[in-house]
Amino acid sequence: MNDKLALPVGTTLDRFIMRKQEDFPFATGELSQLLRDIALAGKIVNREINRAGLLNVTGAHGQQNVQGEEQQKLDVIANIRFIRALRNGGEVCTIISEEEDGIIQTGNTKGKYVVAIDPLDGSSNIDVNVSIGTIFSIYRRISEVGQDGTEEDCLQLGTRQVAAGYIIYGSSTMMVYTTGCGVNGFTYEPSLGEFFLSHPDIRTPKTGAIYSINEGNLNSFSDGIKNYLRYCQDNNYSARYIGSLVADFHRNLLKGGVYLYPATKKSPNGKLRLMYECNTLAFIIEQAGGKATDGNRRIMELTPKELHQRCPLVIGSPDMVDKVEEFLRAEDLAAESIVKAANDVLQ
Ligand code: AHM
Ligand code: MG
Repeated sequence: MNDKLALPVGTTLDRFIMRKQEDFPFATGELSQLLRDIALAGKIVNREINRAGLLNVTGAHGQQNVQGEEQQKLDVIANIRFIRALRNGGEVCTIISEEEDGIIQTGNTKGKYVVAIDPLDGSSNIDVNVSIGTIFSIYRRISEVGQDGTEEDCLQLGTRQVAAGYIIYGSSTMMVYTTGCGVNGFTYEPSLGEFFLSHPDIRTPKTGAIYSINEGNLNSFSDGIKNYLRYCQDNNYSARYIGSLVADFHRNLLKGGVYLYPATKKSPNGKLRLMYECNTLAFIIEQAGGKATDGNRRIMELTPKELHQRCPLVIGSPDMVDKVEEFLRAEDLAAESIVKAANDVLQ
């Protein structure tokens, strides 16, 4: 008999979540249900993305989101699908979404959890059949159960995430998530409508030879970043940049590499959002043995002040992130010594 046929049936996402819950004797099952709600909405969005060209849902929606970026029709559809799933599920009291200005109250005042979500990331790639993704973080609320969640519930440190994950809609669709006990990846089997465990206990390589950055912004990078890029070229690293954070992150997570979105003249705090892009991927990469910083400080320890706060991001294989930081520190030291020399001359 074919060896593959002799294998036991694969582990579905539902079964995996259930088994993990059994490890915690006092777990109520609400977080498990919440993860299942997200996976279900992900399947629906996956279906809409696959049929996008046929359903006339590609292209711009005609409005801008809170960040002043043009919304695509699928951005809006994904936002509706995820919010509806979280509202119907009942475990979530409050949501922050990239697509909405303020916090969203689900009406589930008994819900213990808060979700921060980018429903469809990489939307400039929607119309051209390139991988896009959903990114989500889950926090336990701090306010009393029985009322709406508060902004304080939504603005917690990244270190307080109870779960984080992404769904990548690519050549195959995958959900990758962590609850703080390692990272696991599940591949969607469309004919069965199930996610199956395909990448158990993902560990990112300690180092790699891929760097991912929008080099078109070169002229507006700091000297430290420019010098690091020269180092990558001198060492024959490969430049790989899709422009979809989830896809760039996922490739580097598996193969080893570093992704950078530093400050630019146009975006002095970087482009990516702390609450539903940087913190989420920071939790995942750390759980996989990698690192995430803003070039200096650990992402998950940055104090969030605004729902849609941006921050620079350097994330990936630990040795590569360390190397970037080394270049940035060297730039700071050079700047300090210039200031010192100037002061000495003036005295
Ligand atoms: P989005 O959330 O509006 O889709 O923007 C985030 C995206 C990331 O997926 C990607 O890494 C980055 O923006 C690309 O930006 P740029 O086009 O400036 O390189
Ligand atoms: Mg995004």
